[in-house]
Amino acid sequence: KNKEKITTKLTMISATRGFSRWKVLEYQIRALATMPNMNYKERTYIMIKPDGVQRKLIGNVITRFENRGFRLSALKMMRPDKSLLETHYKELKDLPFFPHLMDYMQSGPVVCMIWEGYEAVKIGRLMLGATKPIDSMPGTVRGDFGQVSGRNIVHGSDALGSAEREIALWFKPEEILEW
Ligand code: IDP
Ligand code: MG
Repeated sequence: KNKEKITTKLTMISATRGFSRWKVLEYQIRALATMPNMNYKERTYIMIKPDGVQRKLIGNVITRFENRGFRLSALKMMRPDKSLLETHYKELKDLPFFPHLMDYMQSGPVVCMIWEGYEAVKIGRLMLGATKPIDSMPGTVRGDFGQVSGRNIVHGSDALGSAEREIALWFKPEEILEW
């Protein structure tokens, strides 16, 4: 009887291992969809900054969000102009590093993305890591690759309101895909 139990268990394990990653994610997404009051379509604005592009970290960042089960709703590469960046960072305009931030953000192209999924804003921020290198945990984008606050590779919306504001600022409605 014990042997039978073990065989059944092994069959179950191999069946689980046989699932593609995509299949597992599909199950996760379906599970979330069956739970009430869970917004599994929350959206966040994630941007790879010029240093992230120069350091060839685009694929690395995208892979992290795909692996975590988020869905890419929009993606583009661009060189933002000063007025767009001033609007994006308007809350920081009186801070001493603001001119440096403007120069940094105009030093090369950026990659703009919308990622969608359950708690996308909070989890997105967790995955990027804290602004200051001393606080960004290993395993996060900034904790794995960052050295200074002034070159911190990625941007992520910090709240639901700012996510919607930033999405509207960086994307036209027709650039966002529902799938
Ligand atoms: P966040 O990007 O983690 O949300 P914020 O406080 O919103 O951080 O600051 C926006 C950006 O301004 C940071 O990502 C970073 O590029 C830059 N920044 C923040 N603090 C400093 C600093 O002390 N020195 C230089 N740049 C900074
Ligand atoms: Mg911020």
